[in-house]
Amino acid sequence: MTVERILPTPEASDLLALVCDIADRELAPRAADFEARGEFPRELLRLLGRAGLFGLPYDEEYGGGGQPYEVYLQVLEEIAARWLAAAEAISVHTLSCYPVAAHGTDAQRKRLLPDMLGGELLGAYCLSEPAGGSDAGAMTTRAQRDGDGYVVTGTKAWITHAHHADFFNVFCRTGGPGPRGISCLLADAGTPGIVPQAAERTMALRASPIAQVAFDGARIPADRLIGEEGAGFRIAMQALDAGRLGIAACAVGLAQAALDYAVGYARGREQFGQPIIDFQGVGFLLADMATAVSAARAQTLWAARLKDAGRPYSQEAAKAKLFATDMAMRVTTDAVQVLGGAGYVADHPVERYMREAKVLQIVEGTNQIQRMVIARHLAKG
Ligand code: COS
Repeated sequence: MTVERILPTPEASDLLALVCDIADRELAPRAADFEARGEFPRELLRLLGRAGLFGLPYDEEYGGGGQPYEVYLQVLEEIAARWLAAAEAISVHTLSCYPVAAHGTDAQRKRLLPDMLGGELLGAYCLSEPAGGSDAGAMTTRAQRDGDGYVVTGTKAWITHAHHADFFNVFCRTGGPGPRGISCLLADAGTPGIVPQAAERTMALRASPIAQVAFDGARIPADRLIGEEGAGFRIAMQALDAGRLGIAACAVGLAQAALDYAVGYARGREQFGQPIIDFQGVGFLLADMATAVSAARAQTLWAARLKDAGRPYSQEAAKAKLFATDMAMRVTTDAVQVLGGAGYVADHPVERYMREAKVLQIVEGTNQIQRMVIARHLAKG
């Protein structure tokens, strides 16, 4: 099904058409094979980067696409509908460019952003640690000032692009305990002492492996401090506000793909002499799935439009991430059910969609953390 969209400019409509074309030709036919082999699609991502998709919501002055978030998210959604791992890669890369774009000095932005946004480089975001994922403010990775640099020691966990990133945002402790002792550094992947560990064996998204990254006395130049010392936690949280919208858009795209596949199957599959979609039990299930996808898209785009308007959107982003990813889990599970036994085998993509949906409820803040963020906003009034 083609999703009906209201886009703000003709340029954005052209962009969406181009993205759908590339994703149909280059991504959709390859997704299942790459996932089955667990092969990282580095060259395909380069192709997306060269098409301008690695810096869409950032300033054109620094090589970005100058697109509003509502457009960027709809691009992500269309890519996720063809291959979640590719959309997630763009989302994580875009997240990784946020600290410099939003908090870098003019000199840092001029020096660093054009390459980061240019499509050839891939970023990683190192916040979580083995002992602290949800409680990010308790991190223990330490950056010790030493002359004209920082010496970073510690281990980061669950890092997307651990083995393929060209640059790492590293959140680390430069001061005392708690969120106010944290700073943000930007490290090049070739830095001695940055050592990606063995890939985790994951339930899904095997084409995009995650791993711990050890920082073993890695020396990062002092001019790679992004924002002030002690500002790292706020930078990380702001980046995640934006990043969570990316995850929500990925969830909407994945769920749309599952819905479309289930509808197609239910129209064609006959039992008891009629297409199964004509049985109310199946038709109503599909109706609920379709309604949930539309509602999640609306919530996600609403939060994006608040961001584009420069209004506070942290709470709405948490709601979007929570609602869209729980929705994707439910819709992909129901899609498997619509296909019955066929849904349980890898000949059809819905069992993969269902496995892929699970991680979206966990990354960039578990959905329990999203509830905590929303509840704290409600409590503050
Ligand atoms: N934007 C800007 N600043 C923010 C912010 C946001 N969205 N959220 C919090 N802050 C600021 C607070 O205003 C506070 O500032 P001050 O020190 O000036 O008062 C500071 O950050 C600490 O905030 P808070 O007290 O709320 O921190 P907590 O330790 O209680 O943690 C949660 C808050 C749980 C929301 C945070 O740790 C979190 O989001 N955890 C999940 C991390 C995550 O998503 N990890 C996923 C892996 S990264 S891909």
